[in-house]
Amino acid sequence: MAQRRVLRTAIPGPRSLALAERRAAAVSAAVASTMPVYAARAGGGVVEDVDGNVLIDLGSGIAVTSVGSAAPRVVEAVRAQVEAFTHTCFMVTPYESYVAVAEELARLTPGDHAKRTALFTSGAEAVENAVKVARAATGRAAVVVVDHAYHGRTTLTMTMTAKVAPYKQGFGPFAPEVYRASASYPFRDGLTGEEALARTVATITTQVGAANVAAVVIEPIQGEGGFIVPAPGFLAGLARWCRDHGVLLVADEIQTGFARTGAMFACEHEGVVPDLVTMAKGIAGGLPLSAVTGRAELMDAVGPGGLGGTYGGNPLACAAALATLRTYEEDDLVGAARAIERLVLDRLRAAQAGDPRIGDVRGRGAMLAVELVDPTTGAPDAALTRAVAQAAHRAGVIVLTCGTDGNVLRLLPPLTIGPDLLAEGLDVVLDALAAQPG
Ligand code: PLZ
Repeated sequence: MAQRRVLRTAIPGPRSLALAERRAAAVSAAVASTMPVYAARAGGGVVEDVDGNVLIDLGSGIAVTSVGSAAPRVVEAVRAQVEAFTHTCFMVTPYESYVAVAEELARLTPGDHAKRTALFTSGAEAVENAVKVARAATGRAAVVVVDHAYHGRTTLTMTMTAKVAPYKQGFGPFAPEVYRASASYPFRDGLTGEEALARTVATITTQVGAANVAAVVIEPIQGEGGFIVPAPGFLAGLARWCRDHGVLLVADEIQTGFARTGAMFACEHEGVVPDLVTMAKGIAGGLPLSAVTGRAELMDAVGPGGLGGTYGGNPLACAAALATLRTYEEDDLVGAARAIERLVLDRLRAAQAGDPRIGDVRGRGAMLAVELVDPTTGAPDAALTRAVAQAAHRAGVIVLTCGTDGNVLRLLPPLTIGPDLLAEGLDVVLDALAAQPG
């Protein structure tokens, strides 16, 4: 696909508007979309819509298409698999690609201990299953999560998710034995990693009791909650505390995993080796696949038949994953993520120097963000954030927001985006911010 931004119609164009009408009459209004344009094709760093507009993609379908959408090696692998067989169910007649994905995840995830893997379909399902494994292996019930956490939309995982609207509103009662402690959020709390850890551990100790805790589940860089990078030492200290108390550390790397942060997994930046890792999104180039990889003795502590699901480790998704994982390594996409970090952070920091509404610039690799605030009060400015994103959308750039307070603009380009396209996308976003009154 030609890698350049093209605007042929207003955004949304007439075909997208017609589809929006059909959608309103057929699709639940509860399912929302960031942009009102309908996709026709995507690849590299662009998405082409049904009106022929070509948009710069700074979202990767929420951190999924890190190797690009319809990446050639993925397309080829899926095509070969779809002709061989589409499904047998691994629980009925297994197949090699599932085993090969498990071998690759054992090799790629942090730590050189013996590991085992189980495959599922969505990220939420991986988190659910990590909790099942942790409870079965420890004989304990409590699960500790932190402020600003996002872990999914099922009953257990929405309980583990921090933000009430839209994720939990009206959906209670929630799952039992989920407890919340503070996170490390340097821009807001001003604490060192050690200070933040002391606060988190005090909550767990006094309100839950270490001996009751099966697992602490945490995103090494918080995603939906605001692209929050914990203060140095917080995660490593938490891992140490877990080890000392027989509590499992579950790293939710669903958004951070697979080269996204300039390392294969974000835990590597902190030298942390989790007991269990949950993965999805970037694992399979856009096909639905998720995984839990963990210490062999934990993963094998569940009784036979205790984990599974009809579609878990679907053969098309496994074929895609093997091609995707090969692409990360052969094309050095970890290096590509680091190059994106250098290019984008420099630009964002320069913009911050001239605009007091940019309260914070943060992130790692190709998972970068700006937090927008009212310059006089420092209060989160969700309205400004929404206005900037919408202006960028109208100008042909897909950009997402996040944050518990909705005031974070996040950049998640495919790692295959070219530097010129990335710079242009960034120009559009920063121009959109500069154009907002304030
Ligand atoms: N854990 C860390 O980021 C999914 C959610 C978008 P699923 N994040 C995008 C939305 O509004 O639904 C996510 C994540 C982390 C778990 C999940 C859940 O993954 O594949 O969406 O179930």
